[in-house]
Amino acid sequence: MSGITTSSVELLSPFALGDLELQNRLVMAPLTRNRAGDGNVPTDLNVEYYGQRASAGLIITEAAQISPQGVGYPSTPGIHTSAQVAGWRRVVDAVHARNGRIFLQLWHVGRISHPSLQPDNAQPVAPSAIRPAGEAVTYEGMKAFETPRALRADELPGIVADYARAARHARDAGFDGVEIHAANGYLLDEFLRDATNIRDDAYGGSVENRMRLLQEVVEAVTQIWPAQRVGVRLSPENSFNDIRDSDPQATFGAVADMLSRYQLAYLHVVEGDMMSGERKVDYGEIKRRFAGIYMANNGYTKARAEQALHTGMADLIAIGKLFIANPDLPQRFADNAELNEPDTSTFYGGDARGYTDYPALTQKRKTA
Ligand code: 8OZ
Repeated sequence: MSGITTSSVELLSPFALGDLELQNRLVMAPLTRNRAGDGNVPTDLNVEYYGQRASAGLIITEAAQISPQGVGYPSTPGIHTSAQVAGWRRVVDAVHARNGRIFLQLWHVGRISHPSLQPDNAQPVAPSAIRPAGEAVTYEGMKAFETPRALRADELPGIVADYARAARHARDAGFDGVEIHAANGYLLDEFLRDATNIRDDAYGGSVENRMRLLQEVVEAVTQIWPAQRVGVRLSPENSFNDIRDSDPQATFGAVADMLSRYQLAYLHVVEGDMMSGERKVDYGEIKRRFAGIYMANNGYTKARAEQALHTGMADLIAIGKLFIANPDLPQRFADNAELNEPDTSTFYGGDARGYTDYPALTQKRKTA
């Protein structure tokens, strides 16, 4: 390894993430954009979008389904077919050509789906048969969520195998690593939190049992990838997708302890509740309990990011919305330049508008 310095905690200085050299500590957060092509395959437009953002220290892709059962939205990409792997390969090549680094986020939506998105119109699956409040996004518009089918314990090895296969596919596509999505009310989070998991078997009840599926997934994925190329994302108090836990501090402290055994690349934490803006959990405690790199996310600006790094509250900062609107966000932060405003109306679905047409600073300057 080259002698890059990791002692400086500057946002825009290089950082060694295990054996991977990042250009800076600014991470592009995973962002669902609903612009995959037929067969949920990444397209030329997706290649352009990620390539434009390669100056991030690390890109974490939008969530990608590990299996047809893992699908919960229209036009979200998968990583379970050979065409999807080939599409992602082109995304990865575009990012690497610009000296960027990119991890694939592995996703199973659990109950946040709808029969119309499932193979054979099946019921979505979950730890327990508890219907989320709200509506699913389908190809035919919004539809009330239905009660999911509780997974049988004998189905869980198949789901773990789907994660392992997806991890292999990510390797085949040339990614630098993978992030296991265990946040935001999807399958793994539904097992972790006690409002969605009322199982009475080895996968429910105690925190140890509720985190068993995540642990099995981590073990399977770290058989495919070196642990230093595997991250995990959690969201202890985010209520998005109608989920909650009666004691997030205790639950996610225990999850951080468990994950500490694996020498992972990082722990990525959505801090606070994206819905209410509340922030009651002590994330300093979660960070201290995790033996490894802590990546903070949710509403960070340049000033808040620098403060978190300088006070030891984070090692890496993941930023979402500002990366949507500013393909060259690290350069803009470096220059204290004006930021483009994200257009929320083009976040989910559509075409190049609000996706690849946000101007970079240099383009603005050249034409100025
Ligand atoms: C917004 C819309 C659809 C999906 C997440 C994958 O929250 C998502 C997502 C966000 O993790």
